[in-house]
Amino acid sequence: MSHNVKEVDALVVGGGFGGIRLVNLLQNKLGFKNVVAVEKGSALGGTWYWNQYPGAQTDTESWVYRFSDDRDPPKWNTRYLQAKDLQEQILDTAKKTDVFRDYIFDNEVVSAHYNAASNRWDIATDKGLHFSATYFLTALGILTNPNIPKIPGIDSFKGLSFHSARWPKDLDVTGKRVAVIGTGPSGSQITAAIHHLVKQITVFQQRAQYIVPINDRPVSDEEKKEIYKTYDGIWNTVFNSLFAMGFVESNKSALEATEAERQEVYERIWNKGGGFRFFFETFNDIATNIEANETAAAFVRSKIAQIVKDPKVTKLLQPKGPYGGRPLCTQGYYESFNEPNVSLVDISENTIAKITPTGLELKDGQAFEFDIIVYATGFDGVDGAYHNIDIVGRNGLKLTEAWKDGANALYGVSVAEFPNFYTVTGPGGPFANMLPSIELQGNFIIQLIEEANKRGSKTVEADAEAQAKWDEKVQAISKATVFDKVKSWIQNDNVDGKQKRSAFFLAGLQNYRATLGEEADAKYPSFVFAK
Ligand code: NA7
Repeated sequence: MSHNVKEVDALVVGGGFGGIRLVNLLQNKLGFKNVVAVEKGSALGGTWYWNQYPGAQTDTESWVYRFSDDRDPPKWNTRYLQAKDLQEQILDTAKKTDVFRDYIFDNEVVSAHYNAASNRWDIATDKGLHFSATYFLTALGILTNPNIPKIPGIDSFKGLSFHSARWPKDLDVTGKRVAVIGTGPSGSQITAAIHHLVKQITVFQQRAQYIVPINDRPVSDEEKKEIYKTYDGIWNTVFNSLFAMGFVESNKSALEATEAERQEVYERIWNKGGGFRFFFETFNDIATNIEANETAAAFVRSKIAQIVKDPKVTKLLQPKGPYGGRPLCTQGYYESFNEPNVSLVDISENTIAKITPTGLELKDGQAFEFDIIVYATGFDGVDGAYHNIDIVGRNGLKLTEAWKDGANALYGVSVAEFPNFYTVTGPGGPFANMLPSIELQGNFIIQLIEEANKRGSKTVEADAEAQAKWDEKVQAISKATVFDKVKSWIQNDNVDGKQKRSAFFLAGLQNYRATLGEEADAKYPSFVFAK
């Protein structure tokens, strides 16, 4: 072996919550002495390192957007955390668990090849670092690769243009003419956060979305004390609920309630704020029954009509199809359109024909001039990030080839023909609060490694048949939900050329956790342990 190859027990890719959790478990639970972690960015943070646009924040409440075993007194003072606070939280957690020192920054892992002769992974970074690792683990994030539409003339723009996840540090938008393309969480948060600073903001909307208020607010010391008094109970709710957000999900059908009851419930949760609360704390069938779904959709449409003054704009902002995909929440988004410097352009049919040196032009020839164009156009989600690395398993099989008919990992963590390769938040994992999902997946991976050690097995990987069955289950569950009927990155149909299929197990964290438990109790029948 050449002298510049470093031998390690495990190599972890990613400096977000998933990466730091894996390093912590490998080191502190398994006792690995020699773990290395590689991160493309210059600091920890993952999603929260890259997404630093104005208004970037989580919509999971602060007390459950952390690991359940992190019981230190909270440093947060608000109901939700901003991107910068989250970056600090990740650094803090990494330091506390002593994983910070294992990180190598500004290096992108570009290839990872399984070497059958040595049972090891040969891994290289773009800066020429080489490793040989027994375990190769990825925590690449689910929203990593920006999706920028291929609009003609896109490189001709003379102003400043960038994807929302690449917002220039310290950019001053004061007095600028800004175009925001995209009305998902990123586009709506940016619009609401900067409209009072800019000269003019024009929002280009391809499809109207259902957006409820987030209602961020300070959390008093008394309230924090109360939360921490019942903290075990809150975490119990997290791990025994579908979406793991720390609130009790409704067990009542929207269709069983009277119209008056429905209005009362929707109004109350609308005021409380939070997309997941509006979707799952109100009634139990908004995500699964199209009629129930319409009652929630109609309520949001009526709110838009109450908030937005111009009837023409109201009509454009009111979504037409089912209410689904990731439930959105942004404070003051609809209110923005009452401001004289905010305008909405419907591009559902009259699409953007080209980007020009000074702005953009629509299909009908209408031209606009801007200083800044923000592409808040989303991501090639979940498996998208795996295309950045040349991952090659047994017999020269490339991961992209193994996934050519659709990306899937058994329980979102393991792929047949890729021994000792583990993914956190890989395709086929649970759709729920990311932190508890990462915890469950991390623990399960550790259990698999422990089991392999106990059996004297050199490698572990998903059984191909079990993986295919899991994929079938993931897709079948998705088909029974409203999510299947709404275009989004969750269904992989937001990016041209991607095959529509669910990227997630949509039956909830509680059921996902039960599945992992059954698998462990049965001594891992869905995995191949090789000597
Ligand atoms: P999203 O939610 O995928 O939203 C992307 C937005 O960009 C959405 O409104 C898209 O319209 C729009 N879009 C995409 N392509 C185009 C083109 N070619 N032209 C015009 N508009 C386009 O991404 P976000 O970054 O906002 O949020 C991602 C996740 O981050 C979110 O789910 C949370 O988990 C946090 P469409 O609706 O597809 O018609």
